[in-house]
Amino acid sequence: MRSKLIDVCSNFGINDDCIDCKAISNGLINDSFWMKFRNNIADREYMLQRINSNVFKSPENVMENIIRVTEYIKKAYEAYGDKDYRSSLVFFQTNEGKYYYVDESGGYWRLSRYIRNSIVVNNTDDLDIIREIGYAFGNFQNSLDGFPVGFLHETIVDFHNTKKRYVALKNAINNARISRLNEATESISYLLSVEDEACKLTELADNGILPYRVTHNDTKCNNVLLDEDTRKALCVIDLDTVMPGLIMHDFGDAARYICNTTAEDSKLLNRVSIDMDKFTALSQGFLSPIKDTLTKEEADNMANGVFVMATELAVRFLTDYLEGDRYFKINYSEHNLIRAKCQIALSKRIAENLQEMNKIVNDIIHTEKIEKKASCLA
Ligand code: GN1
Ligand code: MG
Repeated sequence: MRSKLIDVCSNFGINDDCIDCKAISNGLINDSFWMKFRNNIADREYMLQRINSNVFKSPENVMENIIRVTEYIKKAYEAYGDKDYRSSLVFFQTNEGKYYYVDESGGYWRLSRYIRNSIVVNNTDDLDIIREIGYAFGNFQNSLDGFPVGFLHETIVDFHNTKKRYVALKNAINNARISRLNEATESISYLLSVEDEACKLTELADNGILPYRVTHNDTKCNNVLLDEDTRKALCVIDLDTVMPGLIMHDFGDAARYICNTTAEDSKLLNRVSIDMDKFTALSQGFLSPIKDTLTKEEADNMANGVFVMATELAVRFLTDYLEGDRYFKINYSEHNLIRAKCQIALSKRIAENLQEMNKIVNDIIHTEKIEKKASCLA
């Protein structure tokens, strides 16, 4: 594998000595590798990724989006006076001037600068870090303000269209192997019982009540790089799904992951719940940079986004289980079923706590607005 990775890098014009490399097992979709090269002047580190072309049907379009978005963000950050070269991703071109390389077996690869002195967290109890991660995603949204939505390809069509996710689940139920169907009976009946609530955001967007923005669409906390020393957010990564979406998707996905008291695939279902202190910290960070741009309908539906995203992901995991695990990487044969059950438990806990979550969100948005008014009057 090592020589294959080195060969791919040479197609991006990197011909120095490779002194180290390792696989980074951080996502459920792409394959990522950290690579370190040395020449007689310096050591350089890179992030090499193989784009999953089963999931992303047009890796060319993915890269076109990413280049447009990263260039736009870089300018926005520079305009704020941010000069840290680590705040935005930098991708390399191949010897042919493309941002992706296609190997002899049709695999798509990309290479970016490795952001030094950075870490990701997969879970944390540190509320300052959680607030910081929320801020990174809120600020990402803010820095894309004004980016023409129509300039982006839809890299996965109907990615967060919950209604279509339910259609796919029902198809999978109709075509599933009986043994898998039997394992999924209870999960299916819960998911079907909450279909209307889960599809509410899609319904409101279809009716033009919620606006489409340029959103990240995959806001797990390990998609934020933090400075290893200060623990401040440096950079939002994993931009494959940046495309038109709803702000509640980004908020909801971030919260359903980082505020879950267990791992995303925990088997200890009675331990699954939403940690309200974490939810408050995340909300403070996420909402502060965007509060002034939110419509009333967006603000009113923000907490509901957490319910929708946990439920939608349960639908997606269960669909994949019923279809024979074609989409998400798995570590064992029941993995997608276990993941679905965990997200279902979370969906239930969120539904029970929705009133309190709404209050937390509204207090943040409202208090910030009052503070702003007060400072204008002063
Ligand atoms: C996938 O690539 P990764 O692991 O960051 C998935 C997300 C899911 C997530 C669940 C393109 O994200 O939508 O929420 O797994 N990404 C894609 O862990 O489907
Ligand atoms: Mg991803």
